[in-house]
Amino acid sequence: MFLSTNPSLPASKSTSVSATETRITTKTLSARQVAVCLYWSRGAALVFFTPALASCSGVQSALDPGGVEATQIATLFWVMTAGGFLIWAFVVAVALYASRWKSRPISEENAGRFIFWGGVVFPVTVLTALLTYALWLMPWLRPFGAEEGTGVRVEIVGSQFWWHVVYRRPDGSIVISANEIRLPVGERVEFSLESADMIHSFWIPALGGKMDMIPGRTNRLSLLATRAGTYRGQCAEFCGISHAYMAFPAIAMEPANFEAWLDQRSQPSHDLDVNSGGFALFMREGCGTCHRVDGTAAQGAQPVGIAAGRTPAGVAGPDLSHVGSRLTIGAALLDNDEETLARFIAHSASIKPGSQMPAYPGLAPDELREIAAWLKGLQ
Ligand code: HEC
Ligand SMILES: [Cu+2]
Repeated sequence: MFLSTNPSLPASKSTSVSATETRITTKTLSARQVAVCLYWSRGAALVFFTPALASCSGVQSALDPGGVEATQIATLFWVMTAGGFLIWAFVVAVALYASRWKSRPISEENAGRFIFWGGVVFPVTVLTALLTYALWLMPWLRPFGAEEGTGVRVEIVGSQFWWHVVYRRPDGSIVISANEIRLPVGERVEFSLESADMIHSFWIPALGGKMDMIPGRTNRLSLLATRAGTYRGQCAEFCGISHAYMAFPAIAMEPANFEAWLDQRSQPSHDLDVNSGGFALFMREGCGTCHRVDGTAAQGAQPVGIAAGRTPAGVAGPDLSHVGSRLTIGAALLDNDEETLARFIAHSASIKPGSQMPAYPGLAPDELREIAAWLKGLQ
């Protein structure tokens, strides 16, 4: 449409193709056609940029990075976006130029040259540069090797639809938790990721890329948080009906606070009261067969950590030793207070369809309240 192989034809005539010879002639776009063109490309740009910009900030945004790996990914994104935008602007400019201003036919030689430089050399150069940059970035996003085994180690087992979390400290001791991940700012953390059932995917967009959790296989991910704060992680692989409800808060803390937090978590809750009616109900209802509460007879049916466990059946239920101090319950589904705890215990099946947590709709309201109060007290 924009190139002419026949200089003899007047430029302003519309396309004409005769039966005997195929001619492509230059056609001037009307102002209206140009406006329509611009309108649609502007529409495409809006469709593309609006969600991108809307997700720029927030606790679960890859474009609001709080760690080294996420920063590199965000930079890669902006470089690609800027590159794409420049090329788009260039192509639109050439199209406008050809249609509005330069309406004379150009020679076959020039057309060939234009196609060679604009259609071959230019894309090959740009794509090679972007590919080289992306490939160069890859080892930085998987920083294993020399530093291996030096950082804090966290083992995570994904289950429908929650996260079993074990911190392995340098002295060999462990701290068990669930549905919430803490990490020290400025220190590399190595995650070992496994699954008890489906394929899940571990993703904290503000801290780094995602990594699959596959049954029978241990995948690793290394993250370095640079900014303290509370971020949000999300399972990124469809793993069943409540997959979207499989999330967790990820809290990056100053190293000293993190160590103090681990010290506190390595002991039973200091508020633990095993003589309370709430605990009696907890045991009577059999909650302790699936849930561990450190310092009590409730030990759950859980292997401890990936190394000790490796059972395909995985872990029966989240560790509740300090559940009262978690920010959320139900894997970031509900705020954590006595009311939501009671509601979750009574109606887990409807609040979180497909969940492995049996609902207890038969518990009397005051019994529910008593259990919830006891759990909330496990700070
Ligand atoms: C058959 C095993 C099983 C039994 C028995 C069981 N639970 Fe659970 N519970 C689970 C599982 C699995 C989850 C995770 C559900 C999810 O988020 O998908 C869970 C989640 C929870 C949570 C939310 C924890 C968190 O970190 O989000 C609480 C609180 C809880 N259960 C309390 C109880 C109480 C109280 C009882 C007894 C009345 C009980 N559970 C009985 C398996 C069990
Ligand atoms: Cu999942």
